[in-house]
Amino acid sequence: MSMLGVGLKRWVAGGVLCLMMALGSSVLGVAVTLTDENASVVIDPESDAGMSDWVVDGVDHLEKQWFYFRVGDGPEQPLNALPLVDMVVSDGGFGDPNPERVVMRYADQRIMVTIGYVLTGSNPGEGFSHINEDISIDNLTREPLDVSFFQYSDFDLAGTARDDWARVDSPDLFNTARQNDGVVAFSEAPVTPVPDHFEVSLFDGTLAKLTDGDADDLSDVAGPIGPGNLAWAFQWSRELAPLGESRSSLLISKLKRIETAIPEPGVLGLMLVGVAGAVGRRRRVA
Ligand SMILES: [Ca+2]
Ligand SMILES: [Ca+2]
Ligand SMILES: [Ca+2]
Ligand SMILES: [Ca+2]
Repeated sequence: MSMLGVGLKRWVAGGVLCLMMALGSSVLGVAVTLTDENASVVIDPESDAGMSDWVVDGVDHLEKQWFYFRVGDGPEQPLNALPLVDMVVSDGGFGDPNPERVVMRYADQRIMVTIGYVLTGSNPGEGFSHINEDISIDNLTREPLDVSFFQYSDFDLAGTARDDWARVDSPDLFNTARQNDGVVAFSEAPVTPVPDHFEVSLFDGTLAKLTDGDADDLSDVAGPIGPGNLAWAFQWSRELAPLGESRSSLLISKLKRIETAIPEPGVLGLMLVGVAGAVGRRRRVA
């Protein structure tokens, strides 16, 4: 991408976050539920629980998705270790009055992190939902600042943890995460900029790295791993330029999608015949 293209993308991402903050109502510090059509998700901004309970057509697919960061050599900390300075929820309309957007801003004297989510659902029974995510990390000091930012995800697709497979893949860029259990497929892509490190692991290998007392980089294990209770994470590591200079910010964007396999009518018919046959056989045995 050209410098102009990068600059334009940053301006658009920053503008979207600012616009969303300008249009909504402030609800500092309380857990919020975003809702759109057949989907909802819970975000608890001042708890390690972070984002959870992504429910699509009544089925919860998400145990936890949250952010961790490291400044300098220090151990990783959850995003909510920073003071939450603003939180705005807003309704984009689309025919229902429930809010489906949130922007959260955290800051101390060193860094400011702004997270924006937009939830989109589908018609009841379609089993589809996605979440757009825009993140901005800004150096607030007059010195260069070494920052590592982590996104940790523990999906339990279809509400069942131990039958899931996960991998990080792309033909040549590791900018896509996928998880699947044969019924529900999850993807997170494109992730821009491409993460510096990534990791797929059985729970709770990655979470232990992010919550112990020392500095860790992710292992670059791409998988696929499964079946099991899987989690995965992305890491971006940058030296942010001093406040006021170009490259004092890191902008990250991505799209998460959940798709439930809906059996074709013919397949559904065969399944029902199979169920009826099984019931009939059980009756005969009884
Ligand atoms: Ca709405
Ligand atoms: Ca599952
Ligand atoms: Ca650690
Ligand atoms: Ca899991």
